[in-house]
Amino acid sequence: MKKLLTLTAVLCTGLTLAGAAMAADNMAGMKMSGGAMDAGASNSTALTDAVVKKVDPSTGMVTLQHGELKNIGMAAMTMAYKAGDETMVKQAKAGEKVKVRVEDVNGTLTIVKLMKQ
Ligand SMILES: [Cu+2]
Repeated sequence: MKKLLTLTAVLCTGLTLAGAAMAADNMAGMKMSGGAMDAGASNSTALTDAVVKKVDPSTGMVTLQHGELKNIGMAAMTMAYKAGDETMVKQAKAGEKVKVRVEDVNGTLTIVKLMKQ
């Protein structure tokens, strides 16, 4: 697990710029919620637009190309996150546009909600 986390961190840093650039392209036609920044407590269930890039059933990891995840301080990027449950791993498909909620669950960045757009 330690190895995986390290690798994830490296990918995260390395892909930040590329991910942000891609996200900017993809987000161009999308409506950004202007009020999200000062929403405070009502922001605790906010969903973020993302595209599933890869699903790995053997590790339960789902790679997302996602917009900014404000609640965990993550910029827009492509990065693998732990799926919240098995159903999510089974239902997520590469190439699909989704809305996600990622939370820090006991130190592991976990997709707690994944909805098809
Ligand atoms: Cu990241």
